[in-house]
Amino acid sequence: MVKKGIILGGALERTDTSETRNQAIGKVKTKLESEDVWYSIKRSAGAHRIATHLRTLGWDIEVIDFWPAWSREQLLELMEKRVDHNTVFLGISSMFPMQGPSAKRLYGDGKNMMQYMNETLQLIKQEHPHIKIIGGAQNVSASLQWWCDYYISGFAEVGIVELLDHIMGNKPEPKGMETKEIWGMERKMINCRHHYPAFPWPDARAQYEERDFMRPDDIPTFEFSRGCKFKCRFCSFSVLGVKGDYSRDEESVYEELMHNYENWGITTYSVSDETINDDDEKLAKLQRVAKRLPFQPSFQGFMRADLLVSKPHQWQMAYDAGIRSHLYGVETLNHTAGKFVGKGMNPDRLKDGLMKVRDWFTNQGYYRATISTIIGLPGEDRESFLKGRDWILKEFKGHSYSFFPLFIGQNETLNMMTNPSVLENEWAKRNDPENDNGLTLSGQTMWETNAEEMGVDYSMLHENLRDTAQFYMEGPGVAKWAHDKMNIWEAFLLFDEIAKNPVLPTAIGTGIFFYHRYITGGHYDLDDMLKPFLSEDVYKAKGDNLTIDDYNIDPYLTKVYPTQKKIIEDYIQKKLAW
Ligand code: B12
Ligand code: SF4
Repeated sequence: MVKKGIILGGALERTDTSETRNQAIGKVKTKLESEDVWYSIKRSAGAHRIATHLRTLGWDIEVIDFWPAWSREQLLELMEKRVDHNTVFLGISSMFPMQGPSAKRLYGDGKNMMQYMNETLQLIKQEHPHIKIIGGAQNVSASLQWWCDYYISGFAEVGIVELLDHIMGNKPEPKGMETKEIWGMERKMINCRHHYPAFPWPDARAQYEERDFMRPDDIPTFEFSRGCKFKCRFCSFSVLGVKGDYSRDEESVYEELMHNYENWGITTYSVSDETINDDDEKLAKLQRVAKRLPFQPSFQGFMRADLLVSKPHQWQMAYDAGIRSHLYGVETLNHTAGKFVGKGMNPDRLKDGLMKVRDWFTNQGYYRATISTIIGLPGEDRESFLKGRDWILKEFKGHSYSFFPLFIGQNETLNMMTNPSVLENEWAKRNDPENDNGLTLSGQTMWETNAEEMGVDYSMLHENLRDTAQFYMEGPGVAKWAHDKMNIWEAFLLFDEIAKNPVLPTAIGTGIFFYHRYITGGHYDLDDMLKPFLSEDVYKAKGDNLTIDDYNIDPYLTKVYPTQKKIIEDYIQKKLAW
C-alpha cells in the first residue's frame, strides 16, 4: 500500500515587506490595512519541495497551499476526504512565524489566528489520532507556533525520511533528536543542518501536480543552489561558507522549467538562492539552460553587487539566464561599516560600478533592482546613512530600496536559530553581559543598553511601527545594541524618518521578491514592475488630495487582494471537490 502524507503550506510570508512597512506610513490609508486579514498568494516552496522528494521515494503526498486561509470546517472536511489508514503524517511548512496585524486579529470565537489554527490541528488529531503532525522550516522558530508532534529544521530531505521511518516503526529514533521544553511545551526536534545535511541537493526541483491548480501568473520559488560561499558577519542564512559548486544538475533545472511552462505557462520565478552569482560556473549553467528553453524565463533573486562590479563578465550570463531583477544586499555605503560586516569594497568603486551595471542591464531591455541596507552598522551615523539613502534614491530612482535597523538575536532567539550569525555568536560570547563594557570587533565597540537609557518614547514613531519597535526595544530575544554613532532606538527613529517621507512612493517601486503580490491575479504585469509606485507629477498635482487610484502600483493591494482572495477561495473549492 502506498503511504500517504499531506503538507500544509502558506506560512511563508509576512505582510510587513518593505512595501507595506514603508508605504503604510505614507498618506493614504486603505481598507486592506485596517480591516482585512491578509493571506499570501505565494506557493509554499518548502512544502512542494519535500512533497516532490517523498514522491520520488514512492509516497503519495498532497500539498495544501494557503492553509491560513482555510476555515476550520473546510480543513476538517478535506481531512475527512483524504485521510485514511495509510496516511502517516500531516506536515506543516513554515518560513516565518505568523506575525503582524493579520495574526493578531480575532477569529470566529474570539480566538486569535494562531489559537484558532492550533485548535483546528488538535481537532484533526482527535478525528485521526494515528497521524503525526510534523512542523518543517529552515529555522525552527517559524514552526514552534504550531502544536506538532515533531519539529524538523533546515533542508530536510534526508532528515524527514529518517523521521518517517522511525514513526512507522522501521527505525530507531533519528540521531540528534532532542526533546526541549519551549514555552511550557515539550518539543521533539531534529536539526537537519547538523545531523542530516541536505546540501548540495542536485535535484531540488518542485514538481507541481494537476491537483495544485497552478496558474500561468503564479510566481513560484525556484531553488537553483543551496548555500553561499561567503560568511558576512551579520548574515544568519542557514548554509554559509560553502566550497565549490552547490548548484543543481542542469537537466533537473531544465526539466522543472519546461514542466511548469508546458503544463501551466509559467515563466517567472523568485530564486531562493542565498547568492546567485557567487560562482561563475553556476551562472553559466543557468545561461545554458535558458538558451535551450522555448521561452525567456524571468528570475528575481539575491545578487552580490560587489561581485557584479568586479566581474563584468557575469552580466551577459545573468541577463541571458533571465536574472534581470536583482536584490543587492549592499547594507551600507559607508566604508567602515561595510568592512565591519564583510562587504568592504570601496563605496566609490561600488557606486560607480553599480551605475555601470544599471546602465548595461537597462540597455539590454529589462532591469530592476532592490537595494537593501541596514540602519545602524558600527561606523555609520545618521548623516552617513542619509547620504547613502540619497545616492540610492537618486541613482536608482524607481527601483526599490529596503532599509531596516540592525537586528542582533540573543538568548531565546539565538537558541531557536539554525544558524546564528558570526556577530550574534560574538555578541553572545561577551565576557560579562551583565556588566557590559563593550565588545570590540574590527576596531568598533558595541555594548548593550536598555530602553530607559536610550530614552525610548514610542509616541515619537508612526503608529504602524510601534509594535515592531517595542519588540526590538524590549523583547528578550533582541540585543539592545549601541555604539558610539547610534543605538537601536536611534536606528528606529531614522527608519521612521525615512519611511514616512511622503515622496518615497515617487522614488521607489515594488521589491523584486514581491512581484507575485502584484502580478498573480492579472492586475499588473512584469513591465508594470518597472514603474515607481507613484508618478512624481501626479504627486505634485494632487498634493493632499491623493487617493490610491492615483498610484501606478498600489502598494496596499486594494484591488489586487480581493482578486487574490477569490483565487484562493476557488482553489479551496477545487481541492474539496477533487
Ligand atoms: C528567499 C528568502 C527570502 C525572500 C523571499 C521569501 C519568501 N516569502 O518567499 C525575501 C527577500 C522576501 C525574504 C525576506 C525575509 N526573510 Co528570508 N529568506 C529567504 C531564504 C534565502 C530562502 C527561502 C526559500 O524559499 N528557500 C527554499 C525552500 C525550498 O526552502 P525551505 O522553505 O526552507 O524548505 C526546506 C526546509 O525548511 C524544510 N521544510 C520546509 N517545509 C517543510 C515541511 C515539512 C513537512 C518538512 C518535513 C520539511 C520542511 O525542507 C525544505 C527542503 O529542504 C531563507 C534562507 C534559506 N536559505 O533558507 C531566508 C529566511 C527564510 N528569511 C528569513 C528572514 C528572517 C527574513 C526577513 C524577516 C528578513 C527581515 N528582517 O526583513 C524577511 C521577511 C519577508 C516577509 N515579509 O515575508 C529567515 C527566517 C527565520 C525565521 N524563522 O523567521 C531565513 C530562514 C534566513 C535566516 N536564517 O535568517 N527572505
Ligand atoms: S550576506 Fe549574502 S553574501 Fe554575505 S554571507 Fe549572507 S548570503 Fe552570503
